Amino acid sequence: MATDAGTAIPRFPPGFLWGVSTSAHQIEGAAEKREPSVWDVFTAAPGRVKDGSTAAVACDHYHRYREDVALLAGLGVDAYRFSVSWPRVNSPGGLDFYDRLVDELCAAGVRPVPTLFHWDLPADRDWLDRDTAARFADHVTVVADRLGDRVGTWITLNEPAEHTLLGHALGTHAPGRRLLFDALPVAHHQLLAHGLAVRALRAAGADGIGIANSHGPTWPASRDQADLEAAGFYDVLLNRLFADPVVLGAYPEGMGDLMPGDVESDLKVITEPVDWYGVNYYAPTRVGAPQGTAGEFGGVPLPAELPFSVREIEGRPVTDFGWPVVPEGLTELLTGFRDRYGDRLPPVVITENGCSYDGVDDQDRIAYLDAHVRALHRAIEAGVDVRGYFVWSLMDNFEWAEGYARRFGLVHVDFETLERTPKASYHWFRDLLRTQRPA
Ligand code: GBH
Repeated sequence: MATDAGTAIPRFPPGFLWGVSTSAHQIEGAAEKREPSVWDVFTAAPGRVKDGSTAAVACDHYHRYREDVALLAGLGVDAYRFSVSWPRVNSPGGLDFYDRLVDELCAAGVRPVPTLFHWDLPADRDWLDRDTAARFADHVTVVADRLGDRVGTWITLNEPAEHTLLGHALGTHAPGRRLLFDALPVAHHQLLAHGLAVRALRAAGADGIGIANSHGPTWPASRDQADLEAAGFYDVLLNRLFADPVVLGAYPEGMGDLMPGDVESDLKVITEPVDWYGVNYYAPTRVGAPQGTAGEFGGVPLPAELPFSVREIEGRPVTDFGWPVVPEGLTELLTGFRDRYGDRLPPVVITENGCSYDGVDDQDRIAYLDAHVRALHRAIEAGVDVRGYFVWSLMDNFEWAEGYARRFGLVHVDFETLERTPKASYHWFRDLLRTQRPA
C-alpha cells in the first residue's frame, strides 16, 4: 500500500496545524459526575453494544487528564481536539473540568480545540424537537463565556450525518430510533443548531469557528444509469445534505421540501459564515442500485428497502473494522469539494482520519496514516487550501456500538488497569511532526 514508504513525507505549508482528536463520551468516564446522556440510556439496555460495555469509566480521562496532556506534549502536537459534554456542563462543577483541562493544555503549549456536541445529548433532549437547537446555543454561550479567554478555535458539531443516520434512521447508535427517512428533521435541527451556535460564538467574541462533517467520495458500482442514480442519491444524503446548507446556504435539490419548519429562513442561519470547514475522512463508499441486500454502512447492515445498496470495494486492504484503505479517496474528496464549491469553500481542516487495528507495534496504522498524509499533501499541491490534520484518535477508547473492541488510538489503553502505552504509531507521528517543524 504505502508505495512511497522510505521517501520523506513532503513539507506542509508553514503554520499547518497538526493534532489529534477524541470525544468526551468516548474517553472521560466519571459518568456519576454528570447528568445522563442519550448514550448512557442507550448502553444501559442490553444488546446495544457488542461487548456489552458502557462508557461509565472509559479511559477515566476525567481523572487522568494531566497524564493525557503529558502524552500530547510528548507527541508534540500543535492542537488537541476534544469535546465538551453538554450533560456534564449541566451538572454542578462540570464546567470546572474543562476549565482545568484548557489550563493544562495551555501550560503544555497545546492549542485547545473543543467540539461543542459529539453525540452525547442530554437524556431529556431530543433532536426531533426544534427547541433543542436553541437550547444548544444556550449551552454554547455558557461554555464560550467560561473558556473563551483561552480558546480561539471552536467546532460546533461532530458528524450530524452519522448522528442522524445511525442514531435516528437505523437505530444502532443512541438514541436508537429506526425512523429511516423520517429521521430527516434530526439533520435539519442539528444544522440549525450549528448556525445558532456560530451566532452565539460570535456574540461571545469568538473567531476560528468550524464544523466537523463526515465525508467520503461515493463511487458508483458501474456506469449503468440505475447505479449512477443510486450513487448520486447516496452522495446527496451523506455528503451534500450537510455541506451544501453550510457552504452554499441551500439544500440539494428536492431535500429542502422534506425538512420541517420555515426552511428558507433557517438556511440563512445555517449558512452563517464559518472560518474553516472540518472534514472527517475514513474511506470512500461504493454504491449501486438496490439489490437483494442493501449491504453495510461502516459495519451496520442496511435495510433492503433503501433506494441504494452499498457494495464492497474490492482489492484493497481493510482495517480491523472492515473499512477499505483508500488514501487517494482523500485527495479525490478534497479536489472534488474545491471543484464543487469553488471560492465559497472555506479553508479545510481534516478534523479526523484514522483506522482501527490491534497491537502496540501497529505498523498497519503507520502505513495507513503515512499514505493518508501524503494523499493530503497531494490535495494541497492541487490547490486545495488545507490548514490542518487531526488523527483519530489520541488513545483507544469507547468505540460506540463496538464497545472497546475497536482500537483507533496512537496510545494503547489497557481497559483493566487503564494503563496508557504509546504505540509505534505514536512515535512515528512524533517523528513526523519534528521533521515538519522549521529547525
Ligand atoms: C467517527 O465516525 C466519529 O466521529 C468518532 O467518534 C468515531 O470514534 C470514529 O469516527 C471511528 O468510528 O464502511 O468503509 O464505507 C465516523 C463513522 C466512518 C462510519 C466511515 C461509516 C464508512 C466506512 N463513519 N464509515 S465504510
